[in-house]
Amino acid sequence: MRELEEALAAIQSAQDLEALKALKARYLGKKGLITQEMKALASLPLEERRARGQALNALKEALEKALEEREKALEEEALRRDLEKERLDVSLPGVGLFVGGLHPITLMEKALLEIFRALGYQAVTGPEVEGEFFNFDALNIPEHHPARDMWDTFWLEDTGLRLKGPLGEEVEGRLLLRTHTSPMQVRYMVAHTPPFRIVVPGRVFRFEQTDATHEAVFHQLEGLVVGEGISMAHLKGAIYELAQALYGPESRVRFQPVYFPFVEPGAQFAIWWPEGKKWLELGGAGMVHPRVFQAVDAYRQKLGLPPAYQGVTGFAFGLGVERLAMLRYGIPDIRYFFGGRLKFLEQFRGIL
Ligand code: FA5
Repeated sequence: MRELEEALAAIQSAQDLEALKALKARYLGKKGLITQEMKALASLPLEERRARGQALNALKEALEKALEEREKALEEEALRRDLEKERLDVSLPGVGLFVGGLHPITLMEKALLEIFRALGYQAVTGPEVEGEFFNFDALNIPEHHPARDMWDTFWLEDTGLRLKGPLGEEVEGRLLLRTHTSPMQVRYMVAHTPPFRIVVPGRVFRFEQTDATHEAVFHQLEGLVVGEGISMAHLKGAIYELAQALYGPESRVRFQPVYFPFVEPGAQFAIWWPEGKKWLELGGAGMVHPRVFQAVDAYRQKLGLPPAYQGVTGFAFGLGVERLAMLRYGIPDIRYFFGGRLKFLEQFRGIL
């Protein structure tokens, strides 16, 4: 059976599936050796034919088995090679994809807006370049009133800017960078009629010496609720809900009398931070001063609108956003927020 040994050796050493296919054709194909031999059986005498036939069949079976085994082996080999080629080394340093994230002030603002949205407040925004009337006069802070000293102001000169009022009308007077978000109280009230609940997030500007807790550019969140029978109790309730939402059931609120020209009575408020075991002074608040309502109705009249603020009351509050964000993210110095350092900002990558 030299033929068999030769054939088996050839099959064993076939290097790929192509070669194996050729061998299969050569031995078992229509014109293959075995087939030829089978055909040739007919011309043999009966005795020989039987013996040769059996031998050929055994040979055929052996070849088929060998071919099948080699085929399997070659396929496994190919798969192993493929896997080897595609092996992933998870210990190699990755190729960093740049992932952005929201600024910590934006994150804090979002969290606050979410809390107030759940309480039925609508969020509105106003211009950063503001008119003297909205930032001061309408808020009961007349030109020579000492209260204006409370807000060291960046005045704008010769900008060529034309300021638009609450209904798109042109506004006369000096321009400034708003020193607080309170001018949006006036703008919103002129354009709407009560009842309503709004919050106003936004950037404000003060001509101030900066230190670890004071910036010249910072953010406030203003709140304003106006309607029939709105009282100081509602204000306390709103701030209480804020405290609960921020710091949980152990948090409390504290109000202390303070003077702001546009509220009466006025207060500064703090909320208890259970984790740090201290009061956080958040901002100012109070009942909307009747003179603010009067200024709003007078402005409405100028625009041809009927008065809308007689017989209603309201409360307002304004809080600093940076302070809360510093606490939330463990930021020791307010100047990090807008210092423009990537090392600081990159810590908020991927946080949305
Ligand atoms: C006001 O700006 C009032 N408009 C708040 C108000 C609204 C009172 C409605 C009554 C009714 P005040 O100047 O205190 O108030 O500022 C409010 C908060 O802004 C402060 O409590 C503080 O958290 C923050 N803030 C003030 N100045 C700075 C500053 N330079 N840097 C960072 N945060 C500041």
